Amino acid sequence: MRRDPVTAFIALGANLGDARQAVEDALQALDRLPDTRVSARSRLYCTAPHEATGPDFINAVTRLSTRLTAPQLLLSLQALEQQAGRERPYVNAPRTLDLDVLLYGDATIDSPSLTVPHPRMWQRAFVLCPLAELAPDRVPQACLQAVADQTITPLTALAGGHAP
Ligand code: PH2
Ligand code: MG
Ligand code: MG
Repeated sequence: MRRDPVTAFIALGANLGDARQAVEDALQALDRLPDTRVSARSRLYCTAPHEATGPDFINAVTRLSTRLTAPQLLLSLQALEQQAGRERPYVNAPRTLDLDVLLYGDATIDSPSLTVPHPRMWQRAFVLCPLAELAPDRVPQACLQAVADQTITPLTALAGGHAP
């Protein structure tokens, strides 16, 4: 029997090469995954490296509707990172593409390869700000306030905003 679709949220980040293009390409590639579609995407953000070194990042979050299991989704994300030329010389090294599962439905997952909700997402403005655009109910106000000192700049205006 076919599984019901699950709503998952994925964080995208890059700070090597043409990072903006890499994130845009990844959004298209996610939409082409089997049994998966991108149902919403946040704006792109330029963000200062957080507990990392190197150039500023381009970050975004996307909402997927997917029939893939969480392990299948993780493998698909890792394959897309590989295709984008991801190398891992050391922890939090600059990267051509990073794709992280933030939320998978309401699931709590604690396996050797995958922890969901993402264990560090609550401390990261580059995750919480774009996620709050798509799912404000999943981002406690107190968490947003706790990361307010982190440097993060949206690259485009919010749709529906007022003209100056
Ligand atoms: N990713 C990290 C560590 N630090 N900082 C920013 N600004 N953006 C990221 O995507 C990021 C980070 C580990 O994956
Ligand atoms: Mg990451
Ligand atoms: Mg990652």
